Amino acid sequence: MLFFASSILFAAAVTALPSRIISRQEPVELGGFKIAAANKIIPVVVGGPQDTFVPNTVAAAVGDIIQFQFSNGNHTVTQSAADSPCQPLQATVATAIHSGHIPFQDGQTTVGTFNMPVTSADTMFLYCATGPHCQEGQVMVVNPTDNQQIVDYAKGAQSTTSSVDGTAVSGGTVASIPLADAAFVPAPAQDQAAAPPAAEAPADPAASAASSSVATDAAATSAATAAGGTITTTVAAGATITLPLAADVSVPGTTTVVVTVPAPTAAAAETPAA
Ligand SMILES: *[C@@H]1O[C@H](CO)[C@@H](O)[C@H](O)[C@H]1NC(C)=O
Ligand SMILES: [Cu+2]
Repeated sequence: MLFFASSILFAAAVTALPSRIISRQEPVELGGFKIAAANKIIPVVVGGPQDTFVPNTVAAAVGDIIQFQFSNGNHTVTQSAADSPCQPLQATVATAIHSGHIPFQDGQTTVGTFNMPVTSADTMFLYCATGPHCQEGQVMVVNPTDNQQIVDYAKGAQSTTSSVDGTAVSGGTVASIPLADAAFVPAPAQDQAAAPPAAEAPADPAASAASSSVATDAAATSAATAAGGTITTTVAAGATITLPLAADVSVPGTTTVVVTVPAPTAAAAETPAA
């Protein structure tokens, strides 16, 4: 019972303090593994603006905990054999690592984690089992014996044509931490990322408007809506913005339209036009 209580305490500490070093004298059990001493927690960011592990090589001692922190996307941490990238080792070794799919979506204030106690100093090969991520190089090596291992493993992954998912969650504990404690900054929200930055106001707005195929608010709204997005933005009158063309609009040689923001109406204007 005392032992159980200490496990709970430790699990709580793992959740709250991703980058703090924790020392223990007593053995603790975490994720089904008994470890002699929890030396340190090593954060690894999974996904984000790109499908990667950061860092993608880690030197860890027995007793360390690798805390995978899941950023944007929907990724896994799945173990493979060195010579079978993108294939779950779980198929032959039931206790091999698999985190399951852990998503991060825009607006989340917590971050999903997979806390993996390191129970052996052996080299481990890990990949993400989502879609083509493994083929794209979302792989990592724990305790590589040299710098070439990650390169060879990534090259092996790139030569596969598809990945196989793991099955049961194994080899660690799924938990979460506050976003404020995470080792990453989330990618900008999808709609913000898609919106182009407002251009400098041209010296002569009329000239720019004249060069556009479509230069009205109505056309801009229709193009944005047809492209599947809601665009809410505040830009100065006279600024130009670039929008995707509506699906039913065909302009040879382009898929975007530059729109000049109209001047506010006299009633709405706070200051007279210069
Ligand atoms: C993440 O991926 C898994 C496996 O494809 C899927 O079952 C799950 O619905 C996905 N979650 C999100 C939020 O996309
Ligand atoms: Cu992935």
